[in-house]
Amino acid sequence: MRTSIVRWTLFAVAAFAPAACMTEENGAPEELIVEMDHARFSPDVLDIRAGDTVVWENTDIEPHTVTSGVSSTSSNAGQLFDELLQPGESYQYTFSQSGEVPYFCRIHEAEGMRGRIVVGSSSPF
Ligand SMILES: [Cu+2]
Repeated sequence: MRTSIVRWTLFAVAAFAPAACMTEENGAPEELIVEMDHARFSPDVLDIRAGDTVVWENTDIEPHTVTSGVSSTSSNAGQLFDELLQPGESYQYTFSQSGEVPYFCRIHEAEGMRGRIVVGSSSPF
């Protein structure tokens, strides 16, 4: 008797898990978090949809910047955002257009502290 209840529970979880994932993918705009720690962005590459908001959280013990562009020498450096975050601070930006947005930290640029937001279409169709 007990065994059959366990089996039924496992079946129910397996059956409903894919539906939950689909709802999340096609649903309302989301908020996604990128942590800044040990002079790196985590995750360094993040796939989102147009309309989603990315929140950078400095969980490190030193300041970092979140600066749009490939590097400080590129002509569009800081064009979308350029924020200095002290430890414990956060910054959020809503991406409205699809495309790829590279960004980096001005302080740790030489150490390769960079990331990329890949913005997909907001419509699944
Ligand atoms: Cu940094």
